[in-house]
Amino acid sequence: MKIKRLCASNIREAMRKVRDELGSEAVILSNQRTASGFEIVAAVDYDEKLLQGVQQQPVATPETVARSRDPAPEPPLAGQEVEVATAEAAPPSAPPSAPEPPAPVEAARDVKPRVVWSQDPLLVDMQSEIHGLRGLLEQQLAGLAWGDLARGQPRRAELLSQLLDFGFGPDLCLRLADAAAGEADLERGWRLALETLGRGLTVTQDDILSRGGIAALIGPTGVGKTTTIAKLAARYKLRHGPGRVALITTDSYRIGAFEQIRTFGMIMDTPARLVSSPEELRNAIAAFADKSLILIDTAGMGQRDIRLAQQFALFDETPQIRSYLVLAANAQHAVLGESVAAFSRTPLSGVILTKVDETTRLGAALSVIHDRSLPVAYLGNGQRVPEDLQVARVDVLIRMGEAFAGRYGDVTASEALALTFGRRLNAHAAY
Ligand SMILES: Nc1nc2c(ncn2[C@@H]2O[C@H](COP(=O)(O)OP(=O)(O)OP(=O)(O)O)[C@@H](O)[C@H]2O)c(=O)[nH]1
Ligand SMILES: [Mg+2]
Repeated sequence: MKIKRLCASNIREAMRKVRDELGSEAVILSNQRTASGFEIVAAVDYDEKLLQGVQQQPVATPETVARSRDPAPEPPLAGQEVEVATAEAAPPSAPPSAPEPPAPVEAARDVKPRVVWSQDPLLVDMQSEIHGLRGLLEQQLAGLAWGDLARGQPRRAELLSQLLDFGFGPDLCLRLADAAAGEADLERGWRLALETLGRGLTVTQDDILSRGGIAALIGPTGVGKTTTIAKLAARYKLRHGPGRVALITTDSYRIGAFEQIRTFGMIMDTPARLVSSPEELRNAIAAFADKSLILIDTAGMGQRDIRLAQQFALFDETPQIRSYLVLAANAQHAVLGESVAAFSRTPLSGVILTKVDETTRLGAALSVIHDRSLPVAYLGNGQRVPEDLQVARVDVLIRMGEAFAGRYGDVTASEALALTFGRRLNAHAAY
């Protein structure tokens, strides 16, 4: 780590010097006004290890920052560009502060240099104060914007509140309310908003059970992929007769995963295979050539799991596989959005929404599906195999969502509405 003190007549020039002499990776450790202008202490090759053990006493050397000698730094002037170090640094030659009782000389020699400088506390205070004030101001402005809306357009405000109770994301609420903007009657406005939603939703028309083929269920952990595979296999057998469906699992990661699918297979008198490479997958598909439906179960993976790429690679060479993303309807809006983003790296033929029976709102799932234009294939509404599976229909989805909003809906507090929509209304007004 190299620490350097640079002086200049103003802070911009001092910053330029830092960049010229230490490069753009330099970390500013301190800045202060001096009699002749500004002084900046900066470091490069920042060593995190030196940050352990914050020093008790500053040490004065020509290359270090001897804060004890200097007067307290003045606050930076308005408009100045001040880069603040994000952590503490140590001078290369700083000896350790004396411990109690004093350490033996040999031991002291082994001790790493201690940190002698910390982030300027004045700047940290100012930053957090500005941050707090900004938040407060935004909150006030959001409150004003929402108040204006509630006074000037009470029906729009009420519609937004109802749409939020449905569980839709705030941006979709605003778009749906816009679609109903011309409608003076609240009930008709509500219908118009839901009709607009319905036009943006699509379904796959029971394609797995009616078309057959090869369908893989992918998605996060524990969303109900294996259970849905069992439901689909059992339904297919009921509809098309025995001996026409086969199961494959790519879940070689989890102990017991194959056992789970094999047990389902045995109960339904359906063959099951475990594959762990593209070649094994091709072989398994070839071995099941006499089947009209092959269902592929996959290992549940978090949306940030690095094994996701491996899973996608497994399907890359077999384009006839149709992938369906399984999402739990009771997950949060942000989690659902992240899952869709992660799993749609492979082309998706549709979405299967599970745990509909466990959710209190359908809006979050519908928002994500609507915004990503993903067709919904089936709904899982319970643990029973094969009973708790429903073919998705747009009118059913909307009716279910309405029923949840009516059953669990509580009037969202005005502050929460202001915070949710106020900022967006302000941002909208700024354009
Ligand atoms: N309430 C409810 N529970 C469900 C539904 N679908 C699945 N489950 C339950 O959710 C749990 C997990 O189901 P699995 O089918 O093992 O989930 P998975 O996605 O295969 O899990 P991993 O393979 O571990 O990623 C089990 O207890 C299922 O019974 C559903 O629609 N509603
Ligand atoms: Mg599973």
